[in-house]
Amino acid sequence: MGLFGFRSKKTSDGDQPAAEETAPIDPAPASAVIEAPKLGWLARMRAKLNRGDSWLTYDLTNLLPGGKIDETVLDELETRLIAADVGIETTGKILGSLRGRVQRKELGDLDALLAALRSAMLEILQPVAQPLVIDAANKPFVILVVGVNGSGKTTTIGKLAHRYTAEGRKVMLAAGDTFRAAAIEQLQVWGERNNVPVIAQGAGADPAAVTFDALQAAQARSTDVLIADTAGRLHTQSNLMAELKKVRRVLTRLDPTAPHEVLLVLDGSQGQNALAQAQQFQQAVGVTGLVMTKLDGTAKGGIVLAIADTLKLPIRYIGIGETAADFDVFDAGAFVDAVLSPSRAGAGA
Ligand SMILES: Nc1nc2c(ncn2[C@@H]2O[C@H](COP(=O)(O)OP(=O)(O)O)[C@@H](O)[C@H]2O)c(=O)[nH]1
Ligand SMILES: [Mg+2]
Repeated sequence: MGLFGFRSKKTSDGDQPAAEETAPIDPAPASAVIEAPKLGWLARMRAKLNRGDSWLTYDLTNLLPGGKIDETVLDELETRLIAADVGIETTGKILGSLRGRVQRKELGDLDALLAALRSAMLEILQPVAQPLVIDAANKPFVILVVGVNGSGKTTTIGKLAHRYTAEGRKVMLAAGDTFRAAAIEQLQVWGERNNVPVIAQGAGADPAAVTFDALQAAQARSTDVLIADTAGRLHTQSNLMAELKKVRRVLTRLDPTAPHEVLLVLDGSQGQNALAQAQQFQQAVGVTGLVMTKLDGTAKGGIVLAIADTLKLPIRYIGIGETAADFDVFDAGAFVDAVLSPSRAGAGA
């Protein structure tokens, strides 16, 4: 089933932002595939974003017995984009540019249609494909990681710790999700695995105090990057937002420029819910970058386009699995290629 697989069932659960507590204590094994070369990543992304056939090159070809691109094909495309959670507005934007070209008879065959679709998608994604730059002038560079429970925050922090350590940076983690003991242990496992210190207190501790202590420790130990975990669910949503604001606030007492990045982690398989969540976090704590996780195994990955188009926030990284290797900087061209033509991506198609 492709990323925009047409036959997928909607599993959206209304506008309830908090997922159930599912995080295990033990993160997935970071086994042999940790140092994946770039080509390995592209191949893996292609395979994971499209489980099986590409939704477009496979099915759409069958729709084109005479090879003619007409309104029927565009209508079908529109239905698929909406089913993949690209959203009505963003789908309309993409289709609008294609319709004009079909009417002017510029799109003679499937390849021309795919090329046009590719550039329409790139127009939306390219502007938000802004990698996170760790500015060495801010030492420690503080990354506050937020998002609802189960979105992949702690896993993302583990992946980032792995990545930044491999780049030769001195990393420290703050166990700011004190709501559940399991969350603290889970972060500690990632810390041990990457040989990175984790500043933690017991479950129920004040997350602002934990984060404050961590920044103090990071400053004292000349750490390059401090990554702070946070809770994704409290008793109420307003409690959570108030807590995050407080965490944010105490950081500025030690460093008026911190946090240098507020990274919102969004579960791509949540579809339009992810969009609603992003707007809430954005209002409460001012998000500066996004991570889209779980783009493997979802037929609703079109949410990446909706989010890019609606929020216009930088997408820093994407996650396509549970290990450190299933994670990389968001590259708009590679993403679109992987979605549109899994068998031809990277071959200049
Ligand atoms: N398939 C897949 N699973 C992921 C990804 N990122 C995280 N997970 C899993 O999602 C679950 C929740 O992740 P966790 O980091 O604990 O979420 P948190 O509650 O936001 O900290 C865990 O089982 C992770 O292994 C991803 O990109 N792909
Ligand atoms: Mg967590």
